[in-house]
Amino acid sequence: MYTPKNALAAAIAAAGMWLGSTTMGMAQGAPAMSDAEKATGKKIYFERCAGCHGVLRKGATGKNLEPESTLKLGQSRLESIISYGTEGGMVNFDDILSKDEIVTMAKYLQNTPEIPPEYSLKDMMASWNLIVPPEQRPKAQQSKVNLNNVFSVTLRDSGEVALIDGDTKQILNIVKTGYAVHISRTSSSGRYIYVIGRDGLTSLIDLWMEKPAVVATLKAGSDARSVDTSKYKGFEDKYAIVGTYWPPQYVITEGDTLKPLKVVSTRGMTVEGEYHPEPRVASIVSSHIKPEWVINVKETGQILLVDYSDIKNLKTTTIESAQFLHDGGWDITKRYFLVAANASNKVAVVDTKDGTLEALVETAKIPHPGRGANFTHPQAGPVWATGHLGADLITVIGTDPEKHPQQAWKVVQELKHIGAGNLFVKTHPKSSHLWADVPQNPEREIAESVAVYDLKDLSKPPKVLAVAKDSGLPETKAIRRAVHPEYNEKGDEVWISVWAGKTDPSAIVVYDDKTLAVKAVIKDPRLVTPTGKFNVYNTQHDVY
Ligand code: DHE
Repeated sequence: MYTPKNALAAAIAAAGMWLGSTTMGMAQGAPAMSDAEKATGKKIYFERCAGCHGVLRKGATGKNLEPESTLKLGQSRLESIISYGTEGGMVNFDDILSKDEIVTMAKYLQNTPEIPPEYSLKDMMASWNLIVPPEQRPKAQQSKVNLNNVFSVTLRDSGEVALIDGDTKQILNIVKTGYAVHISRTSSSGRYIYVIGRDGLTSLIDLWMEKPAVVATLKAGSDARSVDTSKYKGFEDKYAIVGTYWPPQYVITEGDTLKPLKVVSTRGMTVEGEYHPEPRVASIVSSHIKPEWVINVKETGQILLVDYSDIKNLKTTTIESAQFLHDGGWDITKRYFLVAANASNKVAVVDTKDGTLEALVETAKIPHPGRGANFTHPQAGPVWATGHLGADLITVIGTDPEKHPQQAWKVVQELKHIGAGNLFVKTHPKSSHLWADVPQNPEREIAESVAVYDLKDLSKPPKVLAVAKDSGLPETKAIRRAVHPEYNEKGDEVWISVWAGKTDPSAIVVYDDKTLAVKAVIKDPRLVTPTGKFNVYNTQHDVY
């Protein structure tokens, strides 16, 4: 589990919580709770626990937390696990939650989970807000900004994104988005940015406006992580798709308005043949070679290839892989999609041309690629790399079955990282460097640094850059995690967030990719907890 410790709870927007959930039942032998305690437990569970354990507490990246498991552990053992974490990867919460809150959570977990309400197309329609209809939007770009080099930066704890001009490093605008906002994706044309909040609030930003702003919103569910658009020729900017954790489903919307068109449930059987009531939508990626989305369903381990050329008669190919699917990216040809099955310590490879599972590659513990990194290896040719949450290794996988069949879908090299706890690796076709962060490492010095590998000589140890120190920010009690390397459009700069505590100053450090010298430090009191950064051009074209 890696719910970040320095992310203080923002007030959950009323709309984001499980309004009207089925009343919490009392498991036999479970401690009694007052209504106020139940409300506290529910709020903390949504904010801190559901991402890893699931709302029904069936377990995924985190363990099963249903009463059958938790009653055996009992009140004092649960309090101790919540306070101090476990070697299995559960982090400690004694520095985030008060003693009383820890006692309440231990009680809450022994009671029967609440079932949040379902959420239909009708509910979505009622939430849909078209702020500026397409006909009232600009007919051409109003500003002189180089839109290709704009970065949409997640400001996690303020529920906003900062739109930053990559050329001047100036903030163009800060826009309100969903609670604990997660990722941004761009439309095929690059004009629109789609932002998803953990509360399911999806925001559409129009970059053609003089000051880019939100032109439509849709509440797609009560818990969500992914959004993408239609990128195939003839469907550019036509559709968007939002995947939700709760309810477990996805919705297809109009691309330029977010008007919801069709909702599809992901409930069904796991690859082991068991029914799962909460198979959450993890990553979604849009194909460039077909009118198709690749939808990775976490708990079932099924990968769906959804053909959006006729959404009334939706055709879906269901590909069996492994549990629990999380994040991933394209190989260099954009034919193969590689996705982490993190609980199985595997990467699943899908051939999207043939619509089949190409391979399941064994990796080290808990692969976590982000979108991964593509480069050319001296022996294996084109390869893709992933880091790991649970191991200090970067795994390099061959991706060229035609010219390098011996190495294709095999681990061709393992690079020693500076620690476990990697979340994101990144490179660029014009670069000879591979950047890897380690924000989830418990050691301050490691979590505040990144490693940079020389792709011309992978036998050399990486250079370690002390990003938090380079930012010039004061040292604080909370670790200032260095997270998510992202290239600019040209591929000659790398932007890294210094993700500090909610009330501490944060920054983005911009490095020269060639010399590894600091080029700029973007500081602004409005940059609250910056994490993911999405360069328009690179996100639009899946450059990584
Ligand atoms: Fe993420 C991508 C889920 C916590 C930053 N994260 C993803 C994706 C999923 C996911 C499914 C892939 C989306 C896609 O490609 O369509 N993330 C989850 C969780 O379930 C989890 C573990 C726990 C939770 O409660 O949310 C979680 N994620 C985090 C964080 O704490 C991070 C580090 C900081 C933050 O801002 O929330 C974080 N996740 C990111 C980023 C990406 C991401 C920056 C996109 C990476 C990219 O380069 O595309």
